[in-house]
Amino acid sequence: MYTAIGAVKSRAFRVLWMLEELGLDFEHIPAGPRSDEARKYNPTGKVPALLDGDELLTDSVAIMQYLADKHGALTAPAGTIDRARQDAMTLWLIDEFDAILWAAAKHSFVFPEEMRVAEIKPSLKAEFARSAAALSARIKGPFLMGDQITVPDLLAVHCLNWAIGAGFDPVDETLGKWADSLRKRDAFKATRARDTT
Ligand SMILES: N[C@@H](CCC(=O)N[C@@H](CS)C(=O)NCC(=O)O)C(=O)O
Repeated sequence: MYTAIGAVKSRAFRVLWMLEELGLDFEHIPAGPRSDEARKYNPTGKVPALLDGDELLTDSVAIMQYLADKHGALTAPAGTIDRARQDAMTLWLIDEFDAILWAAAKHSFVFPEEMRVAEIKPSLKAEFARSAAALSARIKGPFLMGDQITVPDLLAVHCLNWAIGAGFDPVDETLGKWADSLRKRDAFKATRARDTT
């Protein structure tokens, strides 16, 4: 039995969406980042975390990839060229999307006020726009890696949603339409519906 820990409006969205895509039974504890509830499971207070039985796993991408590997879906098999390319895409998204959004969040509300540097935000927005254009130019099929949905699709769409919420500039039509096609998936809608805030 799986228990996913983390509010829908956090990187836990990625894990919840993966669980829904895989059609797995799970419990959801919508603990906020740094909350006492989150610290009960992960002492750092970071979300998401996943309990697989008694085993606690952390980090959204590690958890998504674990579930995909374990259940043999939404991923190329480990040790294949396709998987190396898929992992390269996942890690590129972490560098070029997630890290930029996280830096913007840190300088907006995560850091204590005295550590926030508002002047960094225009450069982060410009860098994100450049990365979004690069991703848009790579889209060839219905999914990032071709005909099959894989881990980086979920990661990219979550980051694009996060960018909208953070007030970043809209992405181009190609990328916007591509993201919309993934937002129409039942598993995405079921994940969104969990958010009652
Ligand atoms: N790389 C980690 C980052 C997790 C993370 O920083 N989560 C945020 C919420 S989206 C959090 O818990 N922040 C609280 C903190 O950093 O203290 C992941 O993808 O799971």
